[in-house]
Amino acid sequence: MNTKVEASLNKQINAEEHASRLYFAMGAWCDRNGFAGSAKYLYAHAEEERMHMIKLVNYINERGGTVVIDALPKPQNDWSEILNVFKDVLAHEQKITEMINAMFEVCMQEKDYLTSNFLQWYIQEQVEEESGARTILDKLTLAGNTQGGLFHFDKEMMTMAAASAANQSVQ
Ligand code: OFO
Repeated sequence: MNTKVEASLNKQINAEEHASRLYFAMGAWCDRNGFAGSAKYLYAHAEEERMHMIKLVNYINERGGTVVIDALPKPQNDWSEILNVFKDVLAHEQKITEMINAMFEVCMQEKDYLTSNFLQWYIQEQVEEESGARTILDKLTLAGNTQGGLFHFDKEMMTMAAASAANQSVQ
């Protein structure tokens, strides 16, 4: 496997695993602050990021490359309010999008068209990930910073978490 492409995929393995742990930490914060629906949603999101990591691991192995599981940064564990949790989700997804674009760029420079084709799945996924995060932020803005509004917001997050779990079990 092309060594530059392999290095950029390994970097992404690390980023996906970090994203998984960050969303897990966010879920734990939501749980301890009374947002059970948001916690469930974020725990499911953490699992998804882990799947993104495993998909990359399998791909490198299939192509005869070498997977490197590297050290991870400590994720943030505290937020001042739920709005900031989901602002950080969007910011993180935007960062992941930039990284995926950079990986794609490396594939183009190295003329690794098989891997650029493989990355199409991640590119498409980012459209959904960013738009999902924006939808949640819109809902939070509509809910306002009132107990009633946040209660309804969290109930909706519970429904969204259940829907995405059902979706994953049929895939
Ligand atoms: Fe949420 O991003 Fe993975 O790829």
